[in-house]
Amino acid sequence: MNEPTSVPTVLTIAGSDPSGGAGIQADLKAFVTTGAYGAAVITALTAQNTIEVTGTMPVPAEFVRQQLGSVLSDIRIDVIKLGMLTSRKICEAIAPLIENHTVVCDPVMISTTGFQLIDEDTADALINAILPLADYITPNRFELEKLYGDRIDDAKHAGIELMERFPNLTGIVVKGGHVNITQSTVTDVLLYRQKGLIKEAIENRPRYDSPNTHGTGCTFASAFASYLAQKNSPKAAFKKAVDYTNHLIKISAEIRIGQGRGPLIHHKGI
Ligand code: PXL
Repeated sequence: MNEPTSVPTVLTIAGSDPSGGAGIQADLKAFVTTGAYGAAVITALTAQNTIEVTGTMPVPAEFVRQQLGSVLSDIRIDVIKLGMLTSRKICEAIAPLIENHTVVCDPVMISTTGFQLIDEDTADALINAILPLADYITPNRFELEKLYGDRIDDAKHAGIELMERFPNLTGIVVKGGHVNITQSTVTDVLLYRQKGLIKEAIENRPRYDSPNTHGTGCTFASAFASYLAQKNSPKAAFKKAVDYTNHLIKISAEIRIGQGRGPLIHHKGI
């Protein structure tokens, strides 16, 4: 028999969005449409739609660990993508199981609708138990500020400081969608380590004004994880993930799903 063909595999550890726009639902759609096999460990149920998040119900940490153990004991996972981690106990339960993997951590803290998705104690555990074993993080400007621990004027400076504080990090993507929303250009920045030096890659795109941006952060981080799993360099994976997400924002602008901030339409992403 021939050697079996292998496909790139990505596992998301994240919360469920039953409206299908964010969380594991977005992650799986992004994995599949960018060319990877997707697996999913669920950390929490949320009750939400395109208008608002009305509640979250964390999965007990021991059961998150059990889901993760089941997957990792069976399937070769190339990259693990972390989304919403809803308790200190969950952060501490998954840490020992993920530390030998390539980890892309989307430090999900506050939803785009302003709903605080995790509490202060969990944010502390994310910083102290998860960040030291992440390879990449994909904060938006607010999350970067929270991780940095202070108000920031210069995102690049804060990112470099974080890379120095966490020598385990290979890269930080600072997403620009939330910054300077009156400007006509969106700038995403990748800081990455190469031969001991911290380098910078910049992607500028015209700002596209769409009402449908629910789950954009989850989608971007998942696409980035998927492209890394497909053996792209950090810089190439970053560019492809920016292109992919931008394309989805454009094609989803005119499509109406729900009555609020609509989701991205991933199946037209290829
Ligand atoms: O986009 C952040 C996010 C991640 N995961 C889940 C969410 C949200 C935002 O609403 O609900 C499950």
